[in-house]
Amino acid sequence: MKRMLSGIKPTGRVTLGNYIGAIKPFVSYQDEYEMFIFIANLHSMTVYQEPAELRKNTKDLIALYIAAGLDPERVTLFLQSDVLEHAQLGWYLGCMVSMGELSRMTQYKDKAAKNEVIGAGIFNYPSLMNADILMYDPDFVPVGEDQKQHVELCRDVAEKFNSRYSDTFKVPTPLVAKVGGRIMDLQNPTKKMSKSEETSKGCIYILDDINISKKKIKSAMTDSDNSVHFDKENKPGISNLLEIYSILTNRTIKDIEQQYVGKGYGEFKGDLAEIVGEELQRIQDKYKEITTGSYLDEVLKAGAEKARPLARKKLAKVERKMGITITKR
Ligand code: ATP
Ligand code: LTN
Repeated sequence: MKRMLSGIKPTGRVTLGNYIGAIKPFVSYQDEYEMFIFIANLHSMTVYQEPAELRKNTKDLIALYIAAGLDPERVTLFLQSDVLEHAQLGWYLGCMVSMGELSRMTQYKDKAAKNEVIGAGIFNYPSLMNADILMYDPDFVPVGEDQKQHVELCRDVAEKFNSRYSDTFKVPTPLVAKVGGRIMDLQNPTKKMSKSEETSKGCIYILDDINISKKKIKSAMTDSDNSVHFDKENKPGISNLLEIYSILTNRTIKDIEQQYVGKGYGEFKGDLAEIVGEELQRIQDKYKEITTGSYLDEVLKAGAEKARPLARKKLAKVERKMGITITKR
């Protein structure tokens, strides 16, 4: 069985973009792959997190993974901070990447361009991500479009390590869905739907009031020609809604376009609002069921216990090869 690994930061309320671009694909992969899914809480520290909020977001994210359909019996679900080896491997890998390479990362460049004071963590972030990935030798790393560049850097670092010291890491392949890899803001469809945006009008949150979410779909920004067809460049708003529709119904965009020939945006948006509402309802019901009692703590404990031995073994191998270890352990 091929292996897959991915993580999400607990930095805010989980959005429909996270769900469509990441969580829903994870669920569909679990039958076919051995999956490692974690909560990237060390990564979330790159920007200040109010502690109580961070705890709440972390719990919500674990619960949402499961509510969305991930099965903790089959998937290794864990907290990044529970496996201490990630930070240590991150340090070594950070020593193998150049300032130039890190400076070219779009996520860093975007944040740096904002002219605010930014922490060094944002700059070093890819090295920790490289450690998260290389620790477990996954074949594939499913991510949204915005993370592809980081996985490509990870490949370069793995190759560099392997050629400098001998074969140690599997070189992973990023997996970005053709549809749904970049869900856009509903009010500004040329911008990614993002949980760290100040205004939430264009962003749907999975645990939000369902009627509010439906209203957001109905009032999504679209063009004025009233014809439902996919054209990302000239009709970004309607194309974004078509992607959401397609993913949530498992239907092709062509098929959906055909259904709406001669029908206007009102009907299309009304139907989509219902589809989104039903999906959110299903997830929220399950979320309520699993957030009582100690179930989530048990899942995380079991996940960390499965991940830790692999991480220890990999780190020991790395340290042996690099010459850090001087005695046989
Ligand atoms: P921010 O919005 O603050 O940049 P984020 O949501 O991108 O945060 P993560 O929580 O780490 O950051 O993202 C988790 C996963 O969701 C990643 O694989 C990311 O690529 C994916 N993702 C995030 N936003 C979208 C989006 N709008 N469309 C599709 N996938 C997305
Ligand atoms: N950088 C990712 C979160 C993340 C991740 C990872 C994803 C941290 N480590 C390892 C895949 C594999 C993000 O911001 N979405």
